[in-house]
Amino acid sequence: MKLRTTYPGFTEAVNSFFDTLIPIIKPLQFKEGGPIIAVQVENEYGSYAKDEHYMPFIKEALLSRGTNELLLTSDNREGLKCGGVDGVLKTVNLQRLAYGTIQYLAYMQPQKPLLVMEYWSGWFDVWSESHHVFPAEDMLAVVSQILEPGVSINLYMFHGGTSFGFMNGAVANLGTYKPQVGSYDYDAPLSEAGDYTTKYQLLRNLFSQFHSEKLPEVPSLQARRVYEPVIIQQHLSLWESLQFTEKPLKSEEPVNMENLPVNSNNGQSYGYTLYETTIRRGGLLNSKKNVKDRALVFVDRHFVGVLDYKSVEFALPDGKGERTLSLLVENCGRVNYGKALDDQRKGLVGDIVLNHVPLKDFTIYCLDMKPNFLKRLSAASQWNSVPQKPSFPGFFQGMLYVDGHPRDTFIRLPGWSKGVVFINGQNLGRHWSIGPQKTLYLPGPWLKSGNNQTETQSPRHGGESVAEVLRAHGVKFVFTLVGGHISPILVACEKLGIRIVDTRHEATAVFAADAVARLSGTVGVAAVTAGPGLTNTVTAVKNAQMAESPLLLLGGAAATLLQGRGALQDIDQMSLFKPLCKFCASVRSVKDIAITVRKALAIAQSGTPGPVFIEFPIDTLYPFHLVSKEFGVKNPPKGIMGKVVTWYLHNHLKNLFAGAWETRDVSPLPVHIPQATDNQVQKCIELVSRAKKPVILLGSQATLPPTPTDDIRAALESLGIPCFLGGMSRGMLGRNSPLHIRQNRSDALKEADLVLLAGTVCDFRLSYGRVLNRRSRIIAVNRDKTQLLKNSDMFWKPTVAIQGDAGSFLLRLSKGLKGHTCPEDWPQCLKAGDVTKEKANRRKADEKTDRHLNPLSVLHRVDELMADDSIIVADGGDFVGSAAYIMRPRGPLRWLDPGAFGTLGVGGGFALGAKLCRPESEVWIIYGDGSLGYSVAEFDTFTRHKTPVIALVGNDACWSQIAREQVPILGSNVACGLAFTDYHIVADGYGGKGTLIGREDEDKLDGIIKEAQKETRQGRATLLNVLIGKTNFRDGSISV
Ligand SMILES: Cc1ncc(C[n+]2csc(CCOP(=O)(O)OP(=O)(O)O)c2C)c(N)n1
Repeated sequence: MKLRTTYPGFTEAVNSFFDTLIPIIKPLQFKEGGPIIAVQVENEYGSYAKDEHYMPFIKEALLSRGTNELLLTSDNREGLKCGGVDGVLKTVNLQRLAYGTIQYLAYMQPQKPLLVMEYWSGWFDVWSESHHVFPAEDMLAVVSQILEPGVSINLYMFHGGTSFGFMNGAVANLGTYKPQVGSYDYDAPLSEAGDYTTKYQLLRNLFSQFHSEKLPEVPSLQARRVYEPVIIQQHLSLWESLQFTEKPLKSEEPVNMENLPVNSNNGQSYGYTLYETTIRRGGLLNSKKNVKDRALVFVDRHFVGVLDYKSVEFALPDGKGERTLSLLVENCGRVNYGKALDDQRKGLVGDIVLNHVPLKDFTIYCLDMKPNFLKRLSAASQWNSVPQKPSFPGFFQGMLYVDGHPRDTFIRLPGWSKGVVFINGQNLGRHWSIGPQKTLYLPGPWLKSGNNQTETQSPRHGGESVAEVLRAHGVKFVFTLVGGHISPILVACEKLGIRIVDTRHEATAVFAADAVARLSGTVGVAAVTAGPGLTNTVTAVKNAQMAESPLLLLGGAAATLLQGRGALQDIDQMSLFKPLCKFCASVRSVKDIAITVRKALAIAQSGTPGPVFIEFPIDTLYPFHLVSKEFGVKNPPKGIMGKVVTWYLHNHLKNLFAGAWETRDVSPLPVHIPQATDNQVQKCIELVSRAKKPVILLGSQATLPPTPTDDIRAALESLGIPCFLGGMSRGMLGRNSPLHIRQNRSDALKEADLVLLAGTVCDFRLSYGRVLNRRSRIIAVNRDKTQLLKNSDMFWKPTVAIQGDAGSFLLRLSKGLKGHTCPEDWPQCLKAGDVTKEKANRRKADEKTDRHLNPLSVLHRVDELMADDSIIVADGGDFVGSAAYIMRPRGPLRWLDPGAFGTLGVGGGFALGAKLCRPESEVWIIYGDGSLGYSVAEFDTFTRHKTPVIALVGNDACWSQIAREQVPILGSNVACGLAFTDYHIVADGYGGKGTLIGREDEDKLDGIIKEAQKETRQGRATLLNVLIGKTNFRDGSISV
């Protein structure tokens, strides 16, 4: 392109623009009854003047389309020489009357009216320099001198303005480049916001002398508002935002913004472009002046420095291996005057060198911040509550509460350094702490007028909004322990048909929600009261976080107005839950409830699933009339203070309920699940097809949605690869699959030539990765990057590491390997090892213990007799550890244990959730006698809520798993001893059916088990208090 010349590319563009524009303005010309009295052919062409045919072309283009008012051109003194065109009035631009400019104009153009077309009432600002001021008196003196001899004048600017978005210009002068600020306040007679200034008053007085009639009154000013500070609630890092850009370009060389294949191949005009490449060492990074205009530089996404016009070189720190170098390049604004117009390529416009060698192989992301990108971004489920140390650069979201008609206002960003402000998806402009611009002018029409009315008579309350969203997401149960803070949620949920299940401890409520999440593939929900209600859930929430269970915790909170003022149960709950949850939000206004709950639900399920937390200050959950009665002013203090307090409270209440009952979308937001790329899957297909002795280690993540567990089972069977199943994936292959190997895992891993870690993590359960053979090829798949690579810097190294969903990956792998099966002798050989080991175990079960029953034999009997649809809940130490070896879950999602956090106390809650999800199934809790104590009171819940489960308690009057090592190592049994307590009577007391089983019952064991099964089928929760003796079965297993 050759701008402002008769180069055909440019004249074609002008022609098509004029073809649209001129027919619109033609009827608006003065001669045709409209307000247009003159048309300017070009602006300051004299400062550019690259083509003598150009101005005649523009003039003709205007005339031929019917422009018939006065034509003029406009230049500064220098430009007058070559800015004009024959038959068109020349005019001049100036600020001070120096150099005899007007006389020069008269000399250039005798016998023509004299016109100062741009009288510069002030001047624009550029970043980092001081704000321009042109004294009012000086301006008045010049304007008077112009007018006195009868010269005409047009003021530029009369009214200051804002360029908005990225449309600020830039000045290029003698090789320097200076971007202008977004505000075009200009020290003009009317300010950016339309306020009258001294200049305005002076000019008005002056002009009135040239006017015979009295001037009309000045219009009154626009109303302004000071809104409450915006609290930044959510954060999404730049790196997370990249998935919402157009497809990145892979290119050997850097490509500038304008040449990127984005926007239907029209390139990128404004915003930012991210260039990423791999470096293998540190050293001197030099921009060769090819950064246009400013780049933030990152190594492995850690900020290391800035490259711009002034700083073109700095040292990159050394580091090991391959590292990602990222340059986030900002187009700071396009030059809008002078000869540099054509030199306006942005981004990286040439090579960047590291130690004098040009960098190659870039991945280039266009971040032009256009509305579509912003729309995708704001709907993303990746937004998180703002971490204590948020990662920069990033996107931050907050809410501005606008009650009543929106008004013009200003935005100030104290403490922020540099960025761009978007309002309701529109780009307001840049801010930068270096100044001189300190605020951004925000016109009222940019804000959502909405209704935002506060309906003071409505009986509705925020609990109803919570319930509506939950119902729309298919939530069937809310687990709780009641408290006044949350009553409205519970009552509204029940009204909408969501079952409220109240437990005897808040931890149980959360454990139950966790079980629902795992078994139903949706989000489990618990609601607890403020303060102690919430602190009681901490263990269970942490457990869900480590088990990657999508859980929504709803908590009460002190009233918005009273937080931090000593209200009942008011503690900093957000700080408590931020480290435990993927997303934490505190609702600040009733109308935000729906979107906050929808977001929380989507975030819980996206990426690596996990718990999310929302606190509801009590005043967001009760109806207006009750809240205003409670918090309104009863006896306001007298005088001005009283007025202020009343106004404050009134305003606060109005904001709290503004727009509360407008119709809102309650439907689910999209859930984002990371997936392996085609290339990664292809690479794995090749690796597996070459393997002779592959092994799959399936972890809990393999049971997550969206892939049905039956499909995963079919995929595994088609692959024919021996599998070890852990966590929630136990039972995935049914009870007796030839592919399911249960014993000798470390021997198998030593021999395997390929190991697929499908959602399995190299933590303590795999000896931190040390059990993996260094010669094996290792494919690791995990949704969470940290888990995916855990200890890979120390003990193992993945051949392919995939951040993606394990279940979907297995399906694609088996599809790609259709027809190929693993050599059969390999699983057969592992299975033979299983058979031998299990025979030995069996013999151990037949041995008599010194007293009571052999726990292994009891577990074998239960395993034989339990129903095929049974779900097993594991809560304990040694007894449960033995059960994990002996009992065979019959299918996927039939085994529930705490997971990596390994907390005791999950039994009651897990069983409650399981029984509610699968009322037809037999739910067995395998308890240690110690562990039972945490949740035995939930027998009361099982009775009240008609959720009959069977508890099998291995009663050895001991916290055995601890004693097993404490006694031999430290020589004391202190704190490990318990009593052979009558737990069966406790169950009876809570309305269940308890049975004591001792050695004398050995022969009747089957009958007693069957009786318990019958009892539960008839609706009574049962507890089998089995007195057990000691075995050495678990010696050597982990016990801390
Ligand atoms: C909340 C919690 N507290 C303590 C522990 C430590 N711990 C692990 S196993 C265990 C003993 C469990 O005893 P019991 O439930 O009686 O089962 P047993 O080992 O006797 O079969 C203890 C105390 C834990 N994991 N979680």
